[in-house]
Amino acid sequence: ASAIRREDYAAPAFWIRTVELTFDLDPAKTIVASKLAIERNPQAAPGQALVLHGEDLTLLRCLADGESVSFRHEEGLLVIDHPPEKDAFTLEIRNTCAPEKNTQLSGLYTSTGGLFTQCEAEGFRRITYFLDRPDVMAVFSVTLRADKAKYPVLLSNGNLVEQGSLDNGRHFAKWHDPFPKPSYLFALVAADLVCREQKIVSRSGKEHLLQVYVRRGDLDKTEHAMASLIASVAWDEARFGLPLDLDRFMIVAVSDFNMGAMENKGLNVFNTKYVLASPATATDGDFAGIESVVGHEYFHNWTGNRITCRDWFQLSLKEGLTVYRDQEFSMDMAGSPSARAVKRIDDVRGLRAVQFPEDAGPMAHPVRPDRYQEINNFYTATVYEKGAEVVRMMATLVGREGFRRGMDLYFERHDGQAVTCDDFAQAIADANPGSALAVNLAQFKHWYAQAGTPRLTARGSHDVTTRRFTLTLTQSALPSPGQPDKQPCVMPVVMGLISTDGRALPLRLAGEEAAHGTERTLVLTQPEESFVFEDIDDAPVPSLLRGFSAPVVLDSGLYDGALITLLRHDHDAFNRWEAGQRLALNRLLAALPGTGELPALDDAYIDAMRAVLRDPALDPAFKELVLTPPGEGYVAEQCAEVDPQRIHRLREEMRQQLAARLHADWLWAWEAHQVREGYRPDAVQSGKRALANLALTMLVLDAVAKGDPVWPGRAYQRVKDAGQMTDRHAALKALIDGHSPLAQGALAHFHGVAAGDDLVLDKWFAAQAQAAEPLDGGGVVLGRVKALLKHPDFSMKNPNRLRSLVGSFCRENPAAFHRADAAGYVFWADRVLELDAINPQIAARIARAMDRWRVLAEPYRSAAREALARVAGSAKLSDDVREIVSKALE
Ligand code: HT7
Ligand code: ZN
Repeated sequence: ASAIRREDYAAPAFWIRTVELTFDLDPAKTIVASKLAIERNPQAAPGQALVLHGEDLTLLRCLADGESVSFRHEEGLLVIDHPPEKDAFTLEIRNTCAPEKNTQLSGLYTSTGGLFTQCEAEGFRRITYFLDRPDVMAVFSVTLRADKAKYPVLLSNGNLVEQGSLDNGRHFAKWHDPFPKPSYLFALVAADLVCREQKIVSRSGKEHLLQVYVRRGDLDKTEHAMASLIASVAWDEARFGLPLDLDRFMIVAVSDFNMGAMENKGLNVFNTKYVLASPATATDGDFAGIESVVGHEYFHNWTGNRITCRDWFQLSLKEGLTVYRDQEFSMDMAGSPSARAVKRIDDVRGLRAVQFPEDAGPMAHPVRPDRYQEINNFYTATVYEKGAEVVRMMATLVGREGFRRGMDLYFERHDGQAVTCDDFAQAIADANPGSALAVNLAQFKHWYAQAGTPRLTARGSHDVTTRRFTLTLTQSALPSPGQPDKQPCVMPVVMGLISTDGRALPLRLAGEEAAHGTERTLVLTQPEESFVFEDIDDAPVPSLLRGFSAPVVLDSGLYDGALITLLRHDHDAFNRWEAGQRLALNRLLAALPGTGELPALDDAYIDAMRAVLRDPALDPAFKELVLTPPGEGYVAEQCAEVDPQRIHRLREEMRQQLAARLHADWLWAWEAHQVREGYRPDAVQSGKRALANLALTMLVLDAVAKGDPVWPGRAYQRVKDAGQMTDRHAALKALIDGHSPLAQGALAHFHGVAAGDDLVLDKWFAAQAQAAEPLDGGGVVLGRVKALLKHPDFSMKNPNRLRSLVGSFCRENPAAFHRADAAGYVFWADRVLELDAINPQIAARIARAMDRWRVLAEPYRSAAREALARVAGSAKLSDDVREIVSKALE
């Protein structure tokens, strides 16, 4: 398929104002009757054909104003060359689709005996013929008819207008959604479900009904999702003045789902992973994931649904903004400043692990892309996470109140419209005249237009006689596909200066009368700028990019001494963590060029790590983050040529040294952080568990190396008797990744405990696919993964299961995947081709495991190219996978 280009956007020739849909639901053959009130767009050129989208449908009837009208089919389109020559007319369509044959999980499909829809981005056209584009917004009325015994629950968007019985054991429900919406926000559910419900009263005194629908037997796992939904409603009202605009708000959980969740108006459909949780089945991370995804989808009700995207190039308008909002929500929910910092560190870790490599690889694209072949490939970390960073920078530049003013203006101007990223940035800037954002708006928008991660270099010089410290900041950016030259960006650099004895120094810039606090935001707009600070007696340590104030790679040029000062004393928790990571990274990178073992870690580094671990003023969750060395993927991104085996070896050796040298401290950490009260997934308890479980991991690692059975035995016992999943799962991983002989028994026990719970089984598969390769005689993980493909609990058709096994192996276990014998790549190619025939969206995600093949060292690079060429050479490839592999090979 040829590329769709942003510059080709044209408003549609017709609008659809209202839609009446009637579904006769049946998994084998569903009949859809659709009545569309169509209006000509007076701004469009006259005489145009009416071109509707339609995919995998059978057309039964097409009438315009009650008369038959001639039409023709083009690939994926229904073309009515001569629609009635009137400003407005009615089109009636009758078609069928086959939900049970729909393995793509886009459109109307079956899952565990129920019928569900997924319409974003282009799934509605797989249900009926329509102008399936986000700028066409219509009021939907929907009638659902189905067998009552098989599908007792019939749901769609908006309000339930009527329901009742029909002949032959069937029943019906009529729904009406008063808000005009694009087709991608349409949803229906017909299934045998039960629901937890709760009435809430909003600030305005209005009553709303909240419902969470799940399969029978899962109701006891919905408490956290409901609590998260209630908290989300309250938060959006308090923080942004945005109330729930519906009488009824529903969440439905489904176990076959391509992504995390979907924000259909009033009827959010969720992957079970982001709804179901009990202490026995879900980890602290799962609970946090539920809170953030429930929040995310709920917040879309305003940022995405009330104001939507003009076209799919503007996807970040809703996704970047909504990720920013869900991140802020989770931070506010976390509570203490330290817990907020932990959340921020987590988010930045995610950005660096996924978005930075994306921005440096063949799929690099701007936050607002310029072209695509398959829009599903552009639900990326760049659009979502980097997009959120762009919004965060705007908020930094205009301040918290300024951002709220900007959001207010955005809703005042655009409520009910389909708009662009430019409209959003303009509203934030217009509400803050004179701000650094407003003054530099055109330049700021390079963040939307340019791909690639900019590099920020900082160098400082101190003059004792003038008592001046000069900080010189330089920005640069490497070329990206189709973008050889880059313009300088507007970068907010939040910073402070620390004396070597740990004081935060007052900051007075040259030309200012007095100091303005100890932290400020420098706004870099030029390729190079110097900032002169007065009254600085001794050379300070600059603490730059606090809270990760811009999504860039920072080269601070700081040596160990300065990094240790920051780790000990920085007032910004993010930069304390960053300093610790840099110390670890420097040691790994220094050892990479050789072939020998990681040299013994120096006392200064070990002492600094011990000081963090033992510091009574620091949060356990923060300690866990500092004491975890940077991931293998992040280390790889620092290398011009990547040897995944060498990176794995050095990082494992670093962990082993930390385990051995801090043995007494790990013992203390384990003892001191046991949670004895009842389970709560809050920041305090989960922080303690995170640190205790890191301690257990280290103790097992060290014990296995020394042949001591005690700690593996304790971990095994934990797998057996832990009262909740966080500790059980951590103990299992400690045994697997610590290469303990007890791991197999623990896995068998864990599988038994899972007792058919799909989400627990997903963890069982993932733990094995992510297993650390042993350093002596690696290469064992692939064999286990291949064997697991044949396990009766495995299915290629369920995206969660597929991600747990194949996704985890190919995308999250570099040392197991990148094998000198190329067997990992052969496995990858086989799975991508096999999966492409079932579910191209998911196949394309797995295909992206090869994105960074060009930076691999030999023999990996040549073998990877060969595997890519094999996939690209397949005659029957979806557009989804073709786009990924052909870009990789370009
Ligand atoms: N807006 C949604 C994005 C989405 C999606 C969700 C489920 C399945 C397929 C999907 N394609 C696109 C999810 C979100 O960002 O909230
Ligand atoms: Zn979203």
